[in-house]
Amino acid sequence: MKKILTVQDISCLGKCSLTVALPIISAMGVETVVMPTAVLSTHTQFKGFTFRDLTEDMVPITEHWKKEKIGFDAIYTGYLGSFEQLDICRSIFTDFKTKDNTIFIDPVMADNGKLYTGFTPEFALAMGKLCELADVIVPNMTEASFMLGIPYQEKYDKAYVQDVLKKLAGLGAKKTVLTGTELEEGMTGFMGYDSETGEFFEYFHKKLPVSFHGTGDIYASSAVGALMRGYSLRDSLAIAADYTYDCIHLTMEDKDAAWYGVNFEQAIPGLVKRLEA
Ligand code: PXL
Repeated sequence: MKKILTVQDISCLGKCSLTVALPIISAMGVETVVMPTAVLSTHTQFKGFTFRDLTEDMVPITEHWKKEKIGFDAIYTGYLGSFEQLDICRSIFTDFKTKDNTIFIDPVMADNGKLYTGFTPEFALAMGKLCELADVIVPNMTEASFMLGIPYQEKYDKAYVQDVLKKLAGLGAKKTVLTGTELEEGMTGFMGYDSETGEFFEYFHKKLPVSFHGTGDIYASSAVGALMRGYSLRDSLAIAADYTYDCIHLTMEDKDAAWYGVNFEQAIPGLVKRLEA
């Protein structure tokens, strides 16, 4: 069985970060080792959330793993809260990189042209610098723009997306992906670039007319799970996109759905079935 390490916070309630990564990746038949970076009562879209920083535990945890000679088939980082955590992730990448494993960065920081609460443009540039160690990065257009220090454009064409993908590869990441790419009314998807082969790839599907918190984490988690199950990056991202679509669709149909996240649990059987097909 493949084994991944995921580094992100625990928002105790909120259906994001570790509370979605752990169940989704485990359900996909991949061992999921967690490094919690902080414990919050909820995600940061709630008012008055509690926050306990766990940065000082991160290095001792990795030191123990090193002593135990633990290795990972992938290291997947999501929401990270400080410059110090970026530095620690840099050390984790360096210490645990092998010639075969995959470093996957989801630079969770922003959407719709705006940084999330607590993030600064300087932090985004530092996240961009960390991407030099990545095999795969999956920002949305807002995150990519902040990491590159370029203005965010709400409207763009394919040539612009390809240019941004190449600029992201210029940060050092081998394969760059832009999620939530919209080139056509009513459609959304991803576009990607493999800097080693010079090839672009893409996948588009119908856009549902709603937006929910946590879907980025669900998308990245299922993409890493599929990668570990042997799918190509393009196919893994397509599986993740379809799964995320199903999660949103189920949530829209559920009149009792929670406002703070999607019904990702109810779509897990379909995801697992797809892997068995
Ligand atoms: O879904 C990304 C995410 C993860 N963790 C925390 C968040 C967010 C987005 O706002 O607040 C704590």
